[in-house]
Amino acid sequence: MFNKEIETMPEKKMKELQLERLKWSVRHAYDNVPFYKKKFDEAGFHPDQLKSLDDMRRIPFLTKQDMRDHYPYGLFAVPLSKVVRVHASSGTTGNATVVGYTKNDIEVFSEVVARSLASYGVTEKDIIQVAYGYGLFTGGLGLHYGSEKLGALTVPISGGNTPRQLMLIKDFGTTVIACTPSYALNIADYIEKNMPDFKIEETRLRIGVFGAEPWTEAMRQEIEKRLKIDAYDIYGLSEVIGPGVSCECSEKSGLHVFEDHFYVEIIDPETGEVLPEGEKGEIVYTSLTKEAFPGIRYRSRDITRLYHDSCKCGRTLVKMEKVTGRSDDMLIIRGVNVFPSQVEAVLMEVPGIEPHYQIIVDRKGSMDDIEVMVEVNEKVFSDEIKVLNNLTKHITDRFRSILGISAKITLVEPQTIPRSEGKAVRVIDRRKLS
Ligand code: DLL
Repeated sequence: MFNKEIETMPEKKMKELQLERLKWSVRHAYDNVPFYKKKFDEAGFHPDQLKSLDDMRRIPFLTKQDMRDHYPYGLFAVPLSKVVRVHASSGTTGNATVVGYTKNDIEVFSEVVARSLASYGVTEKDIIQVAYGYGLFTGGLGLHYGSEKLGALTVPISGGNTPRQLMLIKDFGTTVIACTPSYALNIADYIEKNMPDFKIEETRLRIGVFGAEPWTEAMRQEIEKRLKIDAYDIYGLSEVIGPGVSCECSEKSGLHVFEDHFYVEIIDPETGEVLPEGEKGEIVYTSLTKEAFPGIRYRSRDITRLYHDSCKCGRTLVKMEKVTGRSDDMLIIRGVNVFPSQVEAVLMEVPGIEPHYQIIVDRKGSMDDIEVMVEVNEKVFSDEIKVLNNLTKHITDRFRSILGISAKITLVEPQTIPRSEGKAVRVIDRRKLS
C-alpha cells in the first residue's frame, strides 16, 4: 500500500478525521468564495453549525450548472497567483467547467493516483505507458504525476497513434498501460487486423489501468483475454480532482474511495434525500483538503452504492460499486429506463458479436425509437444471410426479455462503428437535437 496508515485506518478514526477536515473545508469555501457564502446564508446554514457528519445534510448542493455560471474562475477560493494548473471539461453542451489546483492540490492528486497504482500491484520497477489524453482532460497528466510519485518509469505518449503505442510497448518494455477501456479494445483490434505477427504475450505488458467511462465485467474479461493483462478500474471526475477518487484493489470487486480527501454521500436523485449505506443512488462529493477549488456537496450524476465489506486486501476505506452509468445518460425508451451499460452486458453474452456498438435514439411521431448498431466478427459476417437473420432475431429477443424494450437491431460489418482514442461515444440521442 502506498499509504498504509490512511488506507487501513479504522472506520471510526476515519470519520473523526473527515469531520475535522470538513470543518476546515466548508469554512474555507464560505470565507473565500462569495457563491458559497450567499448559498449557505440563503439556506440558513453557517459553518459553525457543522458539529457532526450528519450536519452535512443541511448544506445545499453544488451542480455542474453552478460551475458553468461562474466560468472560468468564479468558484476558486485562492488568488490566481496561488493556482499552478487548471483542467477543464470539454463543454460541448455549454461553458466548459474549469477546475484549479494549488501546488498542494497537485500533491494530493498525485498521491491518490500513486495509491491507486500501488493497489493494482504497480511498483517503481514498472514502466507505465500513459495513453490517456494529455491536455485539459485530467487523465493524462493525472496518471503521469501519480506514476512519477510512485517512482515508476513514465512514458507520456498520450492517446491515439495505435501503431506507435504498440511499437513502444515492445521497444520500451512497457508493463502497464493506462487508457480508456474502449481504447484498450481498439488496440487489441488493431493487433488482430493489422499486425498478425505481433505477439502480445511476448511483450512485458501485465496491467491495464482503465477508467474515464463505464465498462462492464464482460468487457473486463474480453480485454484481459485479448491483451493478456490484469485490467483494473480507476474512477474519478475533474470536478472532484480527476482520476484517483477511487480505485479497485487486488479483489477487483468494488472501488475503495480515498475518504481522507473526499467525503461521499449517496442521495436519491429525485428528492435529494441522503440514502442509508448500501442503497443505490447518485454519489455526492465534498472535498476535504482542496485549496484552489473546494467542491462542497457536488452532485456528480454518477449512479452507484457505498458499502464496507472487510475487503481481503486489508483496506478499510469505504467501497463504491463500479459506476455503470450517469443519471443523465439513462435513456428512457417508451417509459423503460435503460443504461448503455445494460445494453453492453446483453450484447457481450452473444457469441460472434464484437464489443463495439452504438445506440441511436430518435422520436418517430410521439414514439421513442431505439436502434442498436452492433458489429459482428469476420467469421459471422461471412456467414449466410439466414445465419445473420437468426442472430438479429436472437439479440432482439434478448433485449425484449432482459431489458424490456423492443429495439431495432442492425448488424454491421467489422470495423464500421467509429473507434475511440478516449471516451467512447455509445449513444446518439437525436431526440435532444430536435
Ligand atoms: O474521466 C477522470 C478520469 C480520467 C478517470 C482517467 C479515470 C481515468 P471527467 O472527464 O471529468 O474525468 O469525467 C468524469 O466520467 O463523472 C463518470 O461519469 C465517468 N467516469 C470516470 N471514471 C469512470 C469509471 C475523468 N472508472 C466522468 N467508471 C464521471 C465509470 C467513469 N465511469
